[in-house]
Amino acid sequence: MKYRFHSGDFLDNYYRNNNISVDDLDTSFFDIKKEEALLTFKKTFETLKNEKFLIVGDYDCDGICATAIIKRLLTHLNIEHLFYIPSRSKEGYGLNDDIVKMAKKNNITVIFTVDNGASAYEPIELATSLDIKVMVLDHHEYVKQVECYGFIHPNLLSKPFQKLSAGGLATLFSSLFYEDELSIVYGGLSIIGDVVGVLGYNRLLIKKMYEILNTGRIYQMNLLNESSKFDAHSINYFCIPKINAVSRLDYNSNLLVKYLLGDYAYCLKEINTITKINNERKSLSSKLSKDILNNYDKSKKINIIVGEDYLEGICGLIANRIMYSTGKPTIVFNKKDGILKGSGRSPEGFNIYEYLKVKEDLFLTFGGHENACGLSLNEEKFAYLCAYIDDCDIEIKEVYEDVYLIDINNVNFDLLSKIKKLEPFGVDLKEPLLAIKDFEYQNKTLVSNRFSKYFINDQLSAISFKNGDLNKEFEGFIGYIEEDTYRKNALVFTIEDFI
Ligand SMILES: [Mn+2]
Repeated sequence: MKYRFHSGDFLDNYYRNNNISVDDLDTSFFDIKKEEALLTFKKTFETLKNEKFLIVGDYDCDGICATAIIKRLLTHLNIEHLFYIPSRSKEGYGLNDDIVKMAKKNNITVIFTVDNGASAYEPIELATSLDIKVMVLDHHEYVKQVECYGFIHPNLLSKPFQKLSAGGLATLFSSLFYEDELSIVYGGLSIIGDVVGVLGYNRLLIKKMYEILNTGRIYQMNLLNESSKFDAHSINYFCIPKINAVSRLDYNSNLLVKYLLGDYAYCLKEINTITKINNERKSLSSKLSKDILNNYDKSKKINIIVGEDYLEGICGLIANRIMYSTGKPTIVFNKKDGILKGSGRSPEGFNIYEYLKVKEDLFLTFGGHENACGLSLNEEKFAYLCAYIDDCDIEIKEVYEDVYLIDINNVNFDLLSKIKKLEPFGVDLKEPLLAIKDFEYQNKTLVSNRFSKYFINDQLSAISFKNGDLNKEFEGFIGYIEEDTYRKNALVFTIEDFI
């Protein structure tokens, strides 16, 4: 990792590097009343009170949260409804003709799509021809706005709302009708799950989510969490992976909507199933990744791995692990019935989406963004893909990480509170990496036989969980600070790297 050091005022540098101003972090004022598109969508929706709805969602965390939020709203408004989440392996993403036909059979008169629908041109046309009105609430990109009864998308809203996930948009919509804690929590969760960023209205929802979660009132989330508090770590490592595991292993995601809205007794029972599925997901993906790493073609510029017993839902997880272990862009496919379906991941500094988009006509499906993509192709086309990869040079650009050099005398609670005020962090607002140097430590010791710990002064110690070599020479540390849970009024510097 290469670093770009910044000395001088920490906050000035941080704002500049993140391209933001203090105002961008202000969550005290958002004017929903000026969002014309949202109000129009509401008006249309209000004409449908006596209809029979089918909510059609998606199987990832965002789609499940969005489904739960809209289901809760329809229940609150006493509107008759059913919901449906398609199966990842059998149906794939989004509204399809079979769902529309099933809806017709069940006398559904309104299909309300969440986290999908923005490019479901044909199924929506079919629905309309069967006299079913379609309401679309989605945040996926589209080429041309779909013709349907009602349409709401972050693109139609003003800037603070443009990075909303589908769940966040669903929460915004439901807030026009009532204040609901559970909807706020699931809106915030969906934003983190979909990695859409932490600025604008997203920031408000995430902050409110943590406030509510840390009261301990939301048992659905308490049961998913394995930590005593809710923070970015517990949400990202415990809660979201469990929700996503269900569809990854091809279990029925409808279970999760019921869980998120279930009573305590139901949740207490179902959490065991969810945890078991997640454990299965963990062991399967780590076993497959290990097998691959023990036996793969190291000469390739891009790792391409094809298996026949990888579940589609975990190809992305495996690709991620292989990418991190090898430092190379990685594509992992599962082959079934002559079709390869898979996921690509790339390290920062290489855009795998752009790289593969050039060959888009080889693929049956293709989508994604800079460092992650999903694709499928016919077996016969695979050789062409390999030839393209073999023939073309790839260059992974050097990525510099911003590091804020802090005078050792300024590493104190005042600095910590400045950093805390910047939270929550995410893709568009990185947690500031700090550096300290030009200091002398009083003492050093090996903790648990494997971690180097340095006592700098009464208020500050530093620990490396990556290096247990006490003889290592260095000029300073790069890392993060937090409150010391063992010493009163003291801070700990977690060392990520040595200078
Ligand atoms: Mn989404």
